[in-house]
Amino acid sequence: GHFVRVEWEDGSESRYPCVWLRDNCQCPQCFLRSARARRLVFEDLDVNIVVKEVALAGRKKISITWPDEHASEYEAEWLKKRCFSEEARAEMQEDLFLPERQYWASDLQLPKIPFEEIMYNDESMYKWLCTLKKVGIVLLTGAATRQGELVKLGHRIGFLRLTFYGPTWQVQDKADANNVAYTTAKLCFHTDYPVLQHPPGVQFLHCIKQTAAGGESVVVDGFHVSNKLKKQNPQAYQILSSTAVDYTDVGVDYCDFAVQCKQRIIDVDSRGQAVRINYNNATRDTVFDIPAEKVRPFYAALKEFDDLLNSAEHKFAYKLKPGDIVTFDNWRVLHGRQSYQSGSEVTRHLEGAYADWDVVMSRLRLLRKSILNRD
Ligand code: OGA
Ligand code: NM2
Ligand code: ZN
Ligand code: ZN
Repeated sequence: GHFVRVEWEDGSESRYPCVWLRDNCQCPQCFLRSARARRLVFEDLDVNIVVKEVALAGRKKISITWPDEHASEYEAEWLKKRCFSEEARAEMQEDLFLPERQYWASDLQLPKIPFEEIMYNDESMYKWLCTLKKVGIVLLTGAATRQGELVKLGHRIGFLRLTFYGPTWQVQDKADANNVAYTTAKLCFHTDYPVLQHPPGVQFLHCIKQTAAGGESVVVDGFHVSNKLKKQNPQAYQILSSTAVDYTDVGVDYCDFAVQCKQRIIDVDSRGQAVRINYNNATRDTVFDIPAEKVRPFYAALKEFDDLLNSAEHKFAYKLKPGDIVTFDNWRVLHGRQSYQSGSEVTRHLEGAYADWDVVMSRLRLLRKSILNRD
């Protein structure tokens, strides 16, 4: 009584809860077409509603009359996509979120696309973003060796993510550095900005100047390594995916800041799958809000994870050339760099920027739609 059953031409059937059908009436009273949003207010929804009448309105539509005589129509194709079966839901979710991952280790074949191509060609841009989502890292080559290229890239996507380090930021050796990245020191594997509640999803590093000796880059697939840790030491995985670690960042840059946050180093979804790595040893706070007895086991677990990140089996090394822009999933890929000589002049200069996955995925969906509709 609480369902409408639809039989399809291929013999399969779908069941739609009456309350969901009423809630999703597409008539102008219930749905604002221009905003593609529900107008119906929840107060007006009877959660126990049942249909008064169901009829076929032609071969590709059904019409429903409700007890109060309100009339709704639903297109077959619209209904089919929203079928509640496990398979149909999985298909829709894949379409919306592209969850497919290609794990990699030291054997990574670093995907490369000319910067110019993605700036002028929608198919190339689409390919770039698909690969960024699936593999987690793409190198764009041949950009100009001056500041401002990332701002252009940001406009191509939509907009960049502003942080306390500015709309874009200059990675170079600085006097009285407000961040360890702004020195010539080695940076061990980290994700950027775990001190923010919602760390930037995507990171861009544009090489403007590269030093002769040192300064090489390393990356590692944090999701792949998390899976390895889970198999190798479930206890360590449990600790890292449940312990809230304090992060801190205090200073002045774009404006003054005193940021604090608690993050689990391996963030997992409801099925225990790693969805975000939050790990920067430099900004991990001296304050650690856990009982004393749990401290050493935590360090032991982190040591095990860190050892796996750094194992030759997992890490991939390369050196950025002037004009290269490395783009990567900052929720998944941990990155680092070798140290280099400091001197009186600047021998190495990267410009960096962030984007949110919401913005990047939005662009990806729009590109897919326009590309698929074209042919
Ligand atoms: C950073 C960073 C890498 C590099 O600025 O956060 O990781 O190669 N830089 O300098
Ligand atoms: N920078 C590169 O978490 C961090 O502090 C990452 C951020 C300074 C913008 C470094
Ligand atoms: Zn309606
Ligand atoms: Zn970094």
